[in-house]
Amino acid sequence: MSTITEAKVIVSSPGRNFVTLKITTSDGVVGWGDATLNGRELAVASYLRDHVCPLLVGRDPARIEDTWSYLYKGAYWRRGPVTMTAIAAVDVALWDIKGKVAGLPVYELLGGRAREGATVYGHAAGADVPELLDDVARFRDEGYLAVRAQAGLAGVPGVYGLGHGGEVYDPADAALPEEQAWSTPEYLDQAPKYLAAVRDAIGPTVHLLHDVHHRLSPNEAARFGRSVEELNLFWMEDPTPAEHQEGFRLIRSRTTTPIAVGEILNSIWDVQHLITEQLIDYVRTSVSHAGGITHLRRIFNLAELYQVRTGSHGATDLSPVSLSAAVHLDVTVPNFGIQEYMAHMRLTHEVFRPGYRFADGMLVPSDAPGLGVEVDEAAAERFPYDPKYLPVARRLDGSVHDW
Ligand code: GCO
Ligand code: MG
Repeated sequence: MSTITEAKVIVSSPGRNFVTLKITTSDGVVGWGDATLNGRELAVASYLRDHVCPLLVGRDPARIEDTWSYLYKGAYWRRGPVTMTAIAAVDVALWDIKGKVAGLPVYELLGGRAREGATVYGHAAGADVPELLDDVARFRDEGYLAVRAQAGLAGVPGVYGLGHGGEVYDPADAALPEEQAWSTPEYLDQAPKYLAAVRDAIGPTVHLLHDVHHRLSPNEAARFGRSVEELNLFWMEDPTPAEHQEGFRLIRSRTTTPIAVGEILNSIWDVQHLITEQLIDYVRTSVSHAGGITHLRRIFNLAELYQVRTGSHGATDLSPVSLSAAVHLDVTVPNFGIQEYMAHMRLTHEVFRPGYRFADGMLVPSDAPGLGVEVDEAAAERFPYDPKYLPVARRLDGSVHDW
């Protein structure tokens, strides 16, 4: 029997921080997992190094379900982003190994392709409407069929979604959390207007998405959803903080604007009522924060029963390893909706070389065995960990708001 001989955690910062798990088997097969939890990276690195890696050595890498249950039930303490990201990294690395051993891409092990590729949406943003429209046009020129639009709000400095002129937008870009301003009245006034300008520019059928980023109460979110109904958004994302699943019933009952939720949730239990009571349209849990392919597939399968579609988180804080895993899963599930795709920066690709490619508005998985992603460990050493935090939002009166 093949056994796991080594499990190694690599923390590196090629343009931004990533925590990567490398599992090696007695047959010399290597599998890669992503354990990145933006702004809390070292907590997961320690969870893996100190509490998980020692348990992996000697185990059969083929027993993915058993290892998943062993780590989840065996910890006694369940769920939560740190635990579920750590388990996800192990799970994804084991799927990578299984594919390499079988000589098949992971999507074949998951039942085979149900579509040619995963349609993705890109992130267009601008400090004001003209800048936003230029950025939207850039994505359309590159071949995107779906675009997320975020713009600055006049009178409110530093809202979510705007870069600081870097190669890609990365909200975790300060050694200590940056404090950004927030005004719900300005947002409710200005956002529908800039979204209307985008809809006007792109015509009626290109998919238009928007991330509210947890900023509204359920009632405010219902009002927002109504005010953009005629713009036919593909979705409004995270309209209200997701902990209160019941809050979505109020939004749901008052607007037909589709709702997407889940990037900060990490288990099937966190989305259970959202799905079974059809309070949302898209579930955004990710392969790297929701327990890996094994657990995310369960969430997607549950969602299928209730006509909820998938729309996984895919910001650049998910490494190319988890994006590869996401695309392999996306092309197999019947209820796929869309995949978020923020292309990684050039430096990131000095360490990670993914096999997926962008074509016809989709990410198409590689046909190589496993996940088809290579990781250059020597290159990773050139980019040591660089502490970075996500921002904090404050209302104009100085009180803390959901970021
Ligand atoms: C998105 C997300 C991200 C998050 C980021 C936090 O929809 O892409 O909201 O931009 O803010 O992943 O680490
Ligand atoms: Mg989001």
